[in-house]
Amino acid sequence: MAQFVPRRSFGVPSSVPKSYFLGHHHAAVSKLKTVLSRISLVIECRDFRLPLSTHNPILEKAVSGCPKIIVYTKHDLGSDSPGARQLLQKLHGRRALFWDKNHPSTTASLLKRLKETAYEVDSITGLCALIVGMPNVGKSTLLNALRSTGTTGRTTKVAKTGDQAGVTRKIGTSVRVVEPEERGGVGAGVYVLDSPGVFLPYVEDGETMIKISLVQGIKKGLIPDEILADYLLYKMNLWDPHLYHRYCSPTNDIHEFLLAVAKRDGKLKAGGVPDMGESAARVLSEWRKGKLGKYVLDDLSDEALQRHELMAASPPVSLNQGKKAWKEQRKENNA
Ligand SMILES: Nc1nc2c(ncn2[C@@H]2O[C@H](COP(=O)(O)OP(=O)(O)OP(=O)(O)O)[C@@H](O)[C@H]2O)c(=O)[nH]1
Ligand SMILES: [Mg+2]
Repeated sequence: MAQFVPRRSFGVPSSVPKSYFLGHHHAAVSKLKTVLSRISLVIECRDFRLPLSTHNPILEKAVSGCPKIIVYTKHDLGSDSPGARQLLQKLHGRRALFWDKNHPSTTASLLKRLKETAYEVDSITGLCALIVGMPNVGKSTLLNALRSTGTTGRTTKVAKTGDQAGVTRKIGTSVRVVEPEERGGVGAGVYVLDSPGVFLPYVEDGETMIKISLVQGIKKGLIPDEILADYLLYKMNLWDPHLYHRYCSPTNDIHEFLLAVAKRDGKLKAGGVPDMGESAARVLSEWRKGKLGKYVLDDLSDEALQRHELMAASPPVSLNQGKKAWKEQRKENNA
């Protein structure tokens, strides 16, 4: 049998949008600047599966001047890429932490860091930290975990969470995550503020938009599920085609793959016709649960890191240009 050869590149359809900069993203950036005077530490969350694509330089600029740590969230969903964590740790040193909502020890490590910072700040009003990041990276989930681990008897959620972009719309009120200490230095305790996810004003390449859509960082349906599933097939073939062996043997053909998914799940319609949209949605749901490999999607080669650094140093467009680009994109889509 001929050896399977995966696609070496992915042809991004021209219909893929390059912007998703909503009014409330713009408003959140302005609002963040007004709360900074009370903040001693910024906790910037990035999705571990997209360490570069969920880094938002605009957001970073809005909170510049404030000490910052980077929390790579959803570590559990990228754990098959072992080199990635080491590389990021080397890149950021002590500034980076890796978090997984299912591993309480990762929440405890972050709480320890917050307490250390509180001792350093040594303020009688305690420490106030601000959580920022792109939409759906897990900011509110992190706040809830910090609160339920760090304080006693508070197990209910204070922040609403959900597996879609745009769940949090406003900067919340501060939430206590570490109780005050009479002696020992965390003063009045540690408090954390949650904030709405802020998207990049403009994304230069459609592939980044596809990746962000795969991790649900933009509205569902903006990029059709079949395109996302095709991209995922392309990536799985590069990681390990065996990942989907329960459906079919290695293929580069998305229709063949989705047909196999429909057949295996007993979802063929009358006449043996598959519902491609339903199969694609099923594939995405499986991958998002980590059942089709837990790999980092971003390329972390030296070249990609350098390219990303250049982009971050001078983002392609300003906030206002981003808002305009999104409006134009919407007009085009509605035409
Ligand atoms: N597997 C896994 N899922 C996580 C983790 N952290 C958060 N999630 C899930 O990610 C989704 C988004 O979480 P949220 O906390 O609402 O994300 P957010 O950043 O506050 O989103 P916005 O408010 O929309 O910007 C939810 O379905 C969470 O259950 C994690 O460490 N591992
Ligand atoms: Mg939220």
